[in-house]
Amino acid sequence: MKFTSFPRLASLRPPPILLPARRFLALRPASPHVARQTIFSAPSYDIPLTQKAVTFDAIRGPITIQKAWPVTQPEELLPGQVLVRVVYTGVCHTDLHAWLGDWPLKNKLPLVGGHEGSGYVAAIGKQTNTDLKIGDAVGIKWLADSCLHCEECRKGYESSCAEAKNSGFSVDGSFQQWAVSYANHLTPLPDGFPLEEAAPILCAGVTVYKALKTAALATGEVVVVPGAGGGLGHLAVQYATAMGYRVIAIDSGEDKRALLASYGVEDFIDYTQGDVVKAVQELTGGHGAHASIVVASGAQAYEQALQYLRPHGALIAVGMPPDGDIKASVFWTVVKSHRIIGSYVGNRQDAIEALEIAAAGKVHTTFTIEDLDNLPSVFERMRAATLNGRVVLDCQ
Ligand code: 8ID
Ligand code: ZN
Repeated sequence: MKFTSFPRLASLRPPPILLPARRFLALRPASPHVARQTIFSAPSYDIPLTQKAVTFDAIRGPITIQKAWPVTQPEELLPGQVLVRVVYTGVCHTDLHAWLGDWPLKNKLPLVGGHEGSGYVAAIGKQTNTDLKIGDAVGIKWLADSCLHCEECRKGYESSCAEAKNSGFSVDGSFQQWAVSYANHLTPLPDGFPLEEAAPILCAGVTVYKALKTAALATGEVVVVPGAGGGLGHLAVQYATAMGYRVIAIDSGEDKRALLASYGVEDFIDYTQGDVVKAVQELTGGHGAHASIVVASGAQAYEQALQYLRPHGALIAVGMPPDGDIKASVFWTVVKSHRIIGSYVGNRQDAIEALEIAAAGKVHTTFTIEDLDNLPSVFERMRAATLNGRVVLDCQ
């Protein structure tokens, strides 16, 4: 295992960036898929009767590329609903968990998955009270809708609303060209922010940004990110750096190490190569870390985190492996005053803040763009943990 001692905080931070969209292009895996946007903001859209969509009818069943999936027409939209012309969509590990049936929750079937959609408002249901206009750039996130009136919603815990609807799970999501979403929870995108860069922020970005806020750390404190080379992780290390924390990244392989180094993260532990707990202890002078934002989709990372946290350290549970348990000793939890906290996406304000930080150039999504038809292949590579950063699908 190779790791280095902490560089000074200033050297962990990437230099100020004026053209965020292109800076890391050369570091992305070679791909012919450069963003070629052909659909733009317009005062009206020709809405077809059918579209391309990716669906499945059964858990672990065939994934079908539908060529003539019905498009909800403007007059069919209910009050509060919005038709979005999806241009790009990220692929989150949650989409894979849904197809695999990994969780003790049932999704709708047949399902159009996807919950990192970016595109334009194409139609708005009658009697919808909203500032949105046709042609506005918007994002579809995991939380498609919530009541906004219950105690959870009033407190800003919108994702915990008993009436919450989830994109690509309980309602159809963004693996299609024309998606029905909800005016109250669509996220307006910052002016001029590239849609392909925005897509991964709408789940991965907002989730890790909220998880870091939940950890409530002070500047310079040490945050560990197990799963750092994946979709959530590569953004987590950057938000953490932008928030002034020291980052230790955990994942596997030289490609992920190189990707993380491109963000100035030099403390990388390959979890397949040795004793992770010992490595974190060594990198923190034997004291342990102030927080671990566990975004790994495997369960082992949780057990390790509890062992390398220092007293009053926070384990923020984000990654949701199937049948994962957090096995914490009551004695050590009490004596070390550990905080073990679940963090579930973020609210509307978190989404706006996460996007603003990215649009300001402080966080960069690293992604390859592939065709919407490639979803089954993306799932295979995600299962094999060979993806670096995110894959963004082109829905044009
Ligand atoms: O609101 C939430 N809590 C939320 C939101 C979005 C996603 C939770 N998630 C969950 C997903 O459902 C999934 O379980 O976060 C997890 C990670 O999602 P992702 O970032 O979209 O997955 P990915 O791109 O496949 O990255 C996972 C990374 O974890 C590494 C892999 O190598 C990969 O880079 N990894 C694994 I698997 N085991 C690891 C370990 N023990 C590990 N890294 C370090 N230690
Ligand atoms: Zn997600």
